[in-house]
Parts: sequence; C-alpha cells; structure tokens
Amino acid sequence: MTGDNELELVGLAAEIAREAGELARQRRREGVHLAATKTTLADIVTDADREVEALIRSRLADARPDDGFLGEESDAEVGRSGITWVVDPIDGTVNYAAGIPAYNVSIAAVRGTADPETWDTLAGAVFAPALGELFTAARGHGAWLDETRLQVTTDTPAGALLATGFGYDPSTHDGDIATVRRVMPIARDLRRMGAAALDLAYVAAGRLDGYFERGLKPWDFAAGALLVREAGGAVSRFDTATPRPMIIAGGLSVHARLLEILDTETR
Ligand code: LIP
Repeated sequence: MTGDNELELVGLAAEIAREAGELARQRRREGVHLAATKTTLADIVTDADREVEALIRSRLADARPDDGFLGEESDAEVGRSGITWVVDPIDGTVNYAAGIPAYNVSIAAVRGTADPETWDTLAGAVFAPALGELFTAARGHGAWLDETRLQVTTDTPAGALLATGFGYDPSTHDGDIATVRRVMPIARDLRRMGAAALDLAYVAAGRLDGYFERGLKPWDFAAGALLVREAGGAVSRFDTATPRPMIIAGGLSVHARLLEILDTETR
C-alpha cells in the first residue's frame, strides 16, 4: 500500500491496533513481566510493551516499507514516503502492569516527520482491548467508536467533567497539583485514568468535557488529538519549548476556558 489516502491509513491502523491489542491482552492474562524502568522507578516498561511495538512495527513495515516510524519503545526511523507512524504500543502501562483495564494501543499516521509542531495527522486508531472499544478517525471523515460517530460535548451546565494526568517525576507533582487547583473552579469533577489516549478518546466521545496534562510524549497524543478534532473539538499545545509542554483538549467552550486559565504564555 502506498500514498496517503486517509481512509486506507485508518483501515491499516485499526487492523494492526486490534491485532496488537489482542496480543497485549493475551500477555496480560499470562502475567506481566517488568522489563526495565526508564526516567524513574515509577516509569516502567514491560516485556509486552516491547513485544507489542515490535509486532506493530513489523506489520507496518510489511504494508508500507517506505514509511517512517516513531514508537515509545524502539528507535525512530525516518521514511521515504512522507508518512510517519507514531505509536504507543501500550498507553497506560502502569494500569496494564497493575491489572487495571484502562490501557490501549495508540497508532497514528502523520504526513511529515514525527514532530508534533509540524506534522499533519491523517489517521488514528486507539484500541482498548480489555474494554473492547476501538476509536478511529481519518482526517475529514469524522471520529468513530466502532460504528458510532463521535461528538464532543457542547455545554457543561453542571461544570466540566475533566481529566488530567501526572508525570512519573515526583518533583513535578507540586506544579501539576497547582494546575489542578487553578482548573477546579470550572470543573464538575476530575478523573485521572492514567492513559492519555483514552482520555482524549473519551473527550471525542463526549464522556469527558475536557482534558489537560503536562509532559506527554508525541506517541501519547498523536492519535487521540485527531479523534478530538474530528469529533468537533479543539486541541492545543503550549510551553512546547519546555521539557513538559501542556496539552489541552475539549469541546470548543471548555477548550477556550482551559486555554484562558492555563496558557499564561498568551497573557
Ligand atoms: C502515560 C500517559 C498518562 C500519563 C502517564 C504516562 P504511558 O503513558 O498515558 O496520561 O499521565 O504519566 O505518560 O507511559 O503509559 O505510555
């Protein structure tokens, strides 16, 4: 398969995400083995993370050998086709290791290199195997949960149901808690699910009104951001020159409120 047809790309992403998700679930049933820790003791990678990414990478190379690749667990590769795949093999790794079902495979196809400042996302798939839900989006063709079209929420009369996340570095927690404190006046309640791609998918599905988090990696949000935009929402990133950029996502009114509260750069 060649070219950058969004519908072909999302079909491939969905097919591979399903296969990879089933492998992750199988390995979870067999028992998860810690492979290593990364930035801190809390930042773990399992044997399954590595095995699932290897499967995804192999399937993509077979189908589209000229494409580039950026994954959480293996070396980046610049392609020749102008398309790059941005992959989180198991997003929600800590949940996965703990047996919490809120984990997913996130696969996105972007035009350009794996730089979120310049890429153009064409297709994305987020598959949560333990929950049996496949979220997909192709640019210009809407966002979907299986066969149901998704739409972000438009008003929050009881306050916004928001989600966020925290990094693995304890030294960042005070600042993140201070951010939560600034946001709570517009919130109905707050969720911390531990899987960014699911947070974004749930914003697209209208299950959450908005989401914000500092420090995500490109593979955490590449597919989920397209889901939100294709479901009629907005996604912004700022502080992108810092080690911990902020991402915010939501329906247009909640996105605007979060931007007003959090984007001190524009004040
Ligand atoms: C995780 C994100 C989550 C964030 C965690 C971690 P991982 O990704 O999905 O939102 O709060 O710190 O980055 O490491 O499970 O792929």
